[in-house]
Amino acid sequence: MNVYSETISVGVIGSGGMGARHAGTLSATVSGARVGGIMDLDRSRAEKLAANCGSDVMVFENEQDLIRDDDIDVVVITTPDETHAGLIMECLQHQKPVFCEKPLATTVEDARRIVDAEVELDRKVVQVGFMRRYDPQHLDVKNAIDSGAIGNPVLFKGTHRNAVALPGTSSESILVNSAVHDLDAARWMLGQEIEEVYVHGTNTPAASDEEVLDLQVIQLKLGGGCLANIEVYVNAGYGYEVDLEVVGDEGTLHIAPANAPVLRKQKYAGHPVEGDWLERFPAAYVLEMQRWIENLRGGRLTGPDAWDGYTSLLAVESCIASLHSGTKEHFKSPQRPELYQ
Ligand code: ISE
Repeated sequence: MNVYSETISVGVIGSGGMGARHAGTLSATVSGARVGGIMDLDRSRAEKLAANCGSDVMVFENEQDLIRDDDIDVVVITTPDETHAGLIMECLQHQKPVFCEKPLATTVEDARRIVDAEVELDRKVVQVGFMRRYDPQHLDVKNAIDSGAIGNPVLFKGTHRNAVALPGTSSESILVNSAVHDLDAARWMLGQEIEEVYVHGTNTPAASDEEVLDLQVIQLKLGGGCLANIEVYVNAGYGYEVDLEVVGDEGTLHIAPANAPVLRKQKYAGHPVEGDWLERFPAAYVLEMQRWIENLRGGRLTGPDAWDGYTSLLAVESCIASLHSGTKEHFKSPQRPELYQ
């Protein structure tokens, strides 16, 4: 059922890196959508972005005005993590489809409230920005696993490195803000739910705060018997990298190398490394927006949903508990409501 007769008008909340990227993609690349409005606490930045996205883009004073406006059909949220849950709930109250950057919320309780509100609505309206699910390199691995190329997967080996920790980073926020991607990727790639986590962390010399465990190693056991080993290092210094190998009982799959030629020169062979996620995942961000708009038009959302956001946060919460206790943490995935089957 096509519920949108005209171009879908998207309201973007937050005009920083991710907000600017999504607004730019929606206005310049994605067909069937336009940026209808922008809101940011930094009004002049919002105005600049609005001017770049078209001549009739409204600039809103606050988030609520944007969400409630009748000329805004759907909402994109790219504000700081702690604001996500409240803004999503506001969208749910106004029955406005919403794409929110990860994490869905910063606590399991808030994430569950979102799931419950969506179940009450009896319609999926929330999508979460787990963009690796749209990255061509990750998709190649996922499709190969699903076609049986490596037999049964038995081990997920992930590497996730930021060049420099975000301002205000804590040991816990590394799990909420960064590792949540890897936890979602493991669930998605393997098609299994996480049942046990064990996390070690250390403070590296690169950390600006000696309290922060800026290098963490996460071990997982998943329901179908797979294991996972994930390194998250947020002060890697040299650049940004996400790497993945999946080991199966008949072979292994490693994501293809970077899309840059290998340069050999003066006793050196190598390729450049990206500086951050915006440089690393350009294709994924475009596909993610394009599919979202197509799905909205088709009346059925197929991307990572509130249940994926909630379940990955349950794993994050257990990871935080393990980091604090120094022991393994078990947890049982709750019953998946019919809406998310
Ligand atoms: C950042 O917020 C992102 O979402 C990136 O995708 C992730 O790789 C990075 O670690 C986060 O800090």
